[in-house]
Amino acid sequence: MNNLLSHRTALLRSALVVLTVGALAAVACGGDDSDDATPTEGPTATIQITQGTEAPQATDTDLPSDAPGDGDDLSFTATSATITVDGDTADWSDIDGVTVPMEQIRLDGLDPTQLEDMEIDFEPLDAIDVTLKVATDADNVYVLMEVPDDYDFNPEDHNLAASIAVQFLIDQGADVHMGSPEDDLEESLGVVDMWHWELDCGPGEISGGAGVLGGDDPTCNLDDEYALTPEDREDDGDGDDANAAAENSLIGVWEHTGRAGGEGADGTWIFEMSRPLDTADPQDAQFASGGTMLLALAYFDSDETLEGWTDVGHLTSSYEGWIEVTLP
Ligand SMILES: [Ca+2]
Ligand SMILES: [Ca+2]
Ligand SMILES: [Ca+2]
Ligand SMILES: [Ca+2]
Repeated sequence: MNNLLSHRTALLRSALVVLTVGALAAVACGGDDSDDATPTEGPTATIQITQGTEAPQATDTDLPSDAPGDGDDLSFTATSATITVDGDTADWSDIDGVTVPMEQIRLDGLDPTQLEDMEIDFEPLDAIDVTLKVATDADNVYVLMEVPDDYDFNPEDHNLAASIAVQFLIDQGADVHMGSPEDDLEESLGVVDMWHWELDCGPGEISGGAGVLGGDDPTCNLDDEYALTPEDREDDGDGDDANAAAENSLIGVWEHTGRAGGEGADGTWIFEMSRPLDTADPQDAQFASGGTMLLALAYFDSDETLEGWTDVGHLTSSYEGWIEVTLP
């Protein structure tokens, strides 16, 4: 990462937004690498990851059917398929997904005393509907996120391009707001897995990959992370808790359907990603045939301000609770 303090600050903000959404927060990461971010002293998390302990996986019976964030609002079954991660959605054309409503953080759900310590300064964005698809084969999970928004990309400044995060439940009970309940972002209810992608490489290029040893992808910025709270997020194997089992072969390729039209062209962002089903990494969610995946999304729009997206201003799926995906 370029700057630990600003990275963590951005994470906090992102987490905050995600938290509110109820994306990435997983989604919610992002914004953390901006050079102009003001370092913020975040609250100290008290929950630590137990190394070498297999995280419990959520199943249909783990959560009461009427519990908030149990994924009842959005659920679907993934498809058995082998996908080529190349930014081309042709191999998804016969695969059903789900429409995910995404909106910005709702400030009225947050603890006002915690807000005083955070920079909650963002420009309003309209809510959008994002298409999410998931496929698996014997070895890998594939995730496709299609976002209706105009094309913007600047290889010198990733705040002037789109950014996303995908968040997965690791610990049963972890809240969809990056592990924390919406009304107390300093409390962790468990660990979540985060894929956090800021676009430092161009369309069609593979971001992430097997050479990413510590979760942080210094070249293309598709990072494999984990979080306990919005402000307590780290790269796998490079955080406060050393993780010798870190596995970070997550890859992604992005494209935009209107790219030929240049900056501002209408169209759809394509974020195509893949990772092994089972990474044996305690800072990742683990998946298996017949199991259930719980995830959430975040999207950062470069048109939010003249300087691009802000950490807190991203759109999140978190108000839908965890999105529940049954794996074939
Ligand atoms: Ca493809
Ligand atoms: Ca990992
Ligand atoms: Ca991870
Ligand atoms: Ca835009």
